[in-house]
Amino acid sequence: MTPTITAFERSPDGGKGLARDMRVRWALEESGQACQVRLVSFQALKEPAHLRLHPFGQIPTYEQGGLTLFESGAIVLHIAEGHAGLLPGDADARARAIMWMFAALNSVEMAILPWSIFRFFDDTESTPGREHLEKFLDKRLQHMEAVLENCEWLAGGFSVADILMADVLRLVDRFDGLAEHPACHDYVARATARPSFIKAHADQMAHFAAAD
Ligand code: GTB
Repeated sequence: MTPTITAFERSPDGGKGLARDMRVRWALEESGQACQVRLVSFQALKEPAHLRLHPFGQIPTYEQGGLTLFESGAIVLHIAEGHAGLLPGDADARARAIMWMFAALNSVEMAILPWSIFRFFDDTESTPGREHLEKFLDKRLQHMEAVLENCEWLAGGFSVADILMADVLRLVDRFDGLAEHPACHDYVARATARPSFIKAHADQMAHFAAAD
């Protein structure tokens, strides 16, 4: 049964191509699965029909048969578990790939999110707290740089962990924040050169072009 995912109906110019349905679309493309996309307005996100699918009133969600999921990490893990190729078969290698999924979300994205809010909404260099957030993110990126200097992908071959980590780092790259972290930058470039990413990105952008 074809899954249905939700995505933003509209997006601010600077955020197009960055919302988290991208990683779900990318995982579906990598696993050769089609999906239906239901576009949701900002108002509808907070209405009861959508809150029944997503308690925080956000995108993306994923529905297939009787299953409804929210949280992009849980959704791409579910996709990867159901299709060969996105998680290693060997149990230890699989555990390492899942570890890197958590690292992408809980160690790297958590440092990026507050930083990105400043980038999107506040150009004032002197805003209290900003310098701390920049230093905090820089430390995370330094550690990721050391990892990515020594591997092509995080868990052996390309895996769902790379979908999450590259998608997370893409937001930093969008603001040129990887200029001093060339291995991170090259990793994002390598991952996003995959035909599956290119197709997923074009599909998301096509919705916005139609809405503009
Ligand atoms: N932890 C959740 C997950 O990973 O699925 C977080 C989901 C989430 O942050 N969803 C955002 C959302 O629905 C969209 S992706 N926001 C609406 C709301 O909370 O009311 C993050 C995002 C937001 C906005 C832009 N943008 O404007 O460009 C880009 C990306």
